[in-house]
Amino acid sequence: MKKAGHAKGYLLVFVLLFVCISCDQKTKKFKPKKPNILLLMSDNQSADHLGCYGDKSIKTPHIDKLAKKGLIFKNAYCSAPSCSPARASMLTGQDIWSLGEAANLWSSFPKVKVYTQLMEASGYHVGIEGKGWGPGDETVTGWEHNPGGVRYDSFEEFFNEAEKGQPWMYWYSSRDPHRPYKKEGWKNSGIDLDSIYVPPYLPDNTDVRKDIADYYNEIQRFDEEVGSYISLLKEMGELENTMIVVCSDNGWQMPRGLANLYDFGTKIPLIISWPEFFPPGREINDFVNIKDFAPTFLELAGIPIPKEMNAQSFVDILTAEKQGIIDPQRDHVIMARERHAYVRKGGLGYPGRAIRTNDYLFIKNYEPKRWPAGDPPLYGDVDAHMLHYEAPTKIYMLKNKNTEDIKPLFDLAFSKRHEYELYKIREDPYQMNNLAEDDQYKSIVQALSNQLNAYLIKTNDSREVGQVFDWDNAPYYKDRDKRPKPSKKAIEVLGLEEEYNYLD
Ligand SMILES: [Ca+2]
Repeated sequence: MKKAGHAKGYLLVFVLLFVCISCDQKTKKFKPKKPNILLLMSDNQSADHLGCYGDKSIKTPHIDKLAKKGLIFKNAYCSAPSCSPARASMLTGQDIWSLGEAANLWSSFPKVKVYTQLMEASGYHVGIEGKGWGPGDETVTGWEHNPGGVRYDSFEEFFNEAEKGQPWMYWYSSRDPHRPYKKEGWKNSGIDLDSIYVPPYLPDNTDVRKDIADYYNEIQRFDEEVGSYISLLKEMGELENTMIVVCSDNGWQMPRGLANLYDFGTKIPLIISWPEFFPPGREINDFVNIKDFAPTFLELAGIPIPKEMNAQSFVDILTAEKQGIIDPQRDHVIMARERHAYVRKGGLGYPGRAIRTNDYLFIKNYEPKRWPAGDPPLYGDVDAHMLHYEAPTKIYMLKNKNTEDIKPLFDLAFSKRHEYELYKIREDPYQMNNLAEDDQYKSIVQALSNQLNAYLIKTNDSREVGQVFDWDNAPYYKDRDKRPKPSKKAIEVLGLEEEYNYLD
């Protein structure tokens, strides 16, 4: 009996030891050394357009390889389908309606906490290269530099300024694949026009395929840059302690893409790799929002998350062992838009709020009498007034808007919309069939509307509570856009005036 007691005792000690070792390993995973963070962001790239997201015609070997060594997020969204607000939300960890003017494009930036400054204050070396937050003017509110950090010409220049062993955060903010695309860039890209997938909300013809291929070519250029950053980190001996994030800020610059609350404007690629601490090779289906970057970076850096950052850290997803759904609570995102470009008389925007779940997209348009893509005949939220020589897809759709084939697509992209829109994702992944008026979906509309409104009210969105912040009259810090001049090609093909005036 005594012997058996001893044996039990040994067993207990052994089990306890084993549990403690496991705890240690777990603790190590949850509390790593402050990581370096390299954020590599493309501009106006929809989620699907990478090899690792299933695109068969684009070649993105560097990003695909990184995805194998990391996590690939299948439900990552921006908080607004527009450069400046999406980036402001990322930096502040807040919804765009909490950021005053910064909910608009070409805005100012509020004097609120951003993760970059908090990281700098805690000892990080912080810098940006390329676009950063914008377009806009941060100086009007007293910012001395871009809220994304001090600007550098190259990573080497930035890195040389870091002290030995100092953790760093660097945001390389590419301008690819923002329009204008390199003229006929597709010709040397190795992209086969016939293999391109043209989504059903766009016409399928050679002009559109070339336009998409030119866009793909820019993504391939971004992929090369991602490859060169990874090589550089390796050379510098920094790769092991660096978390690499590859993403975009919002969707592509195509009709129903950028400046729209459909997936093609809001769903972004997101790949995160740090193999030592984040179990690699996983596909994640949890819904994450670009605003969640702020608390995530802060938590990894061991910095307290300010109360006003209501976004949710996803460190638990990064460090988990499983794939698929990690946190069942992350089953939706809420997104918004106010004014994108200055494309309606008097500077009016097109306000909307949306909730995207696994099964549905529900959109609330607050001003359905306005033109969703901007006033005719320019519809300037798409392809920036056709100022550039190239807007072939849009020009084709406007030119053929009265034909039997194109009219339905033209209406989806440019004509006025209902106050409510509901799309059933599984049956209608391209979100072309609005079910909001269908009696069969009344209860779904009601439930999603209630869920959306409850969040907007809780977060004090002025579209739902009290007086609406005057986004329509907020300054737009680029005067030239208020009198757009279409390209020669657009004037010739569509018979447009030489100049328009949106000021009055
Ligand atoms: Ca953008």
